[in-house]
Amino acid sequence: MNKIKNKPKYIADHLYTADPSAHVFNGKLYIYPSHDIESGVTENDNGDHFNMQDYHVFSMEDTDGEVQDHGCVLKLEDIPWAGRQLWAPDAAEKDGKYYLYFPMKDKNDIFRMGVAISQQPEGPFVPEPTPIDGSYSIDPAVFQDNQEDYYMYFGGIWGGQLQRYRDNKAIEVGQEPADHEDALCPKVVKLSKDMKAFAEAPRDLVILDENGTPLKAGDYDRRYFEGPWMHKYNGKYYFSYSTGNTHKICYAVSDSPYGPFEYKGIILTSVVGWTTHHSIVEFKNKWYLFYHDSQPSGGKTWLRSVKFVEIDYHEDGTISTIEGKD
Ligand code: FUB
Repeated sequence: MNKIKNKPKYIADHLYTADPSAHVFNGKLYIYPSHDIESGVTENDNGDHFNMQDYHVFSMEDTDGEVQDHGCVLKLEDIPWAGRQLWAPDAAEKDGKYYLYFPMKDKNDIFRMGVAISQQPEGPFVPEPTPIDGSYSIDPAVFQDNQEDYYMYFGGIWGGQLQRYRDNKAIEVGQEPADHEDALCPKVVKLSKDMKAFAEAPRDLVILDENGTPLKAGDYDRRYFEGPWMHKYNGKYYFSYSTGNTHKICYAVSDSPYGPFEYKGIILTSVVGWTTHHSIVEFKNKWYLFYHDSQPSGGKTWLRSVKFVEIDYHEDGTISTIEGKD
């Protein structure tokens, strides 16, 4: 385990936050998290207890300074196709407009991805009337490559419904593959020029082990579960993600945003709470890991709090491991 450079810092204590997507816009650090609430729904493997109703946006001028809560920027009741559960969002900027991408169950209880638009990074965001055509599952993470290419990474198994699809089509009986079969892959798709649609069919993002073999479904310590993130470091693409029921944030590296990616190791060991979800961002020449845990709520799975810590790269491009319970 590597010694952490500084103590992790929570971003808010006046409300519960989770699933942070951090970005630098106009020289400021913005955080787009889920907004956890006590809704009284009983905990289950489907994640029904994550019954979130709206999003807040946070920002900071400096990591040592104040964190500003910009208030409610989008509500479930304002989204025409809403069923329930506003889960982990992400945001992107293009040509001075800001796009908030979010997963939500539609009126048939199927997760789809929506997009809402604002003229400023702190919102408020106006939702498009329908979900993104061809979208499914959860946890959109949008990555800008070079000047004009934007890719969405997405997918989550169990409550995130990814096991209900093969080749982008819903299947009759959605199950995970058997342990000896290849693991389900997260998806990657290029976004259209107007940022409101998929420009192609989503592709599998394959994660290979050290022998060049795709990770197996039974490789619970390394296979993809949910919570994707993409960043670039020294010209390489770093895909990081949660292993879900083994509670780790891992990463894999590639020369292409589409992969294949080679598994490299663990960024964050298990935190207090069942879920783990993160983002990685460079701000003022330092790299930060944003993540959440359930320490402030006394371990309640559905009441999480976002925190962040500086991370380090070794000379060979590997990332130091952070102890989640620090
Ligand atoms: O916040 C609801 C879900 O929990 C997210 O979509 C997952 O990534 C997990 O953090």
